[in-house]
Formats: sequence, C-alpha cells, structure tokens
Amino acid sequence: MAGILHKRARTEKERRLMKELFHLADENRDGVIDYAEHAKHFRRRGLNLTDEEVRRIFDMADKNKDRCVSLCPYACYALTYTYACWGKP
Ligand SMILES: [Ca+2]
Repeated sequence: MAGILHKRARTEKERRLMKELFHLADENRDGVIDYAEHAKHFRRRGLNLTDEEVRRIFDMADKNKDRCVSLCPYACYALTYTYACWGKP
C-alpha cells in the first residue's frame, strides 16, 4: 500500500496530507473508511456538497465495491476534492 501511495502522491507534503485526511476520517481506527465515516468527514470539513456528490466521491474511491475504502484510494480522492475546493496546500 505504501508503494502505491508514493507513486500517486507527488510530494512528501501531499503524502503527509493524504495520511492526515485518512486518519481524520477513520474514526473507529479499523484501517478503512466506510460510507458513514466518509460522509461525516466531508460534512465536518464544511464542503458544500449534495448527498449525491458525497456518494459519488465515495463510489469512485470504492473501486471493488466492498463498501469500505483503504488509505490510498480514499486519500487520493479526498486530496483531489480538497484541492478542488481550497487549492493546493
Ligand atoms: Ca473506519
């Protein structure tokens, strides 16, 4: 997993931010993000997204449709949407 994370993230700052986003969302610390955690995380961050948009982001990250997302896919999508909403850190 760490190898994939390093390939997709271009900078150390991005890798650190991706891990932070993931750990903030993973409330029960089971190593995956379920939809409830995902939706709560996006709402808490004050993003003005509809329920459909929040669902679409989760579905894009949940490639194997097992209803939970591990660090790399979740963090990549969360980072992408964070950049889209607030610009690069
Ligand atoms: Ca979790």
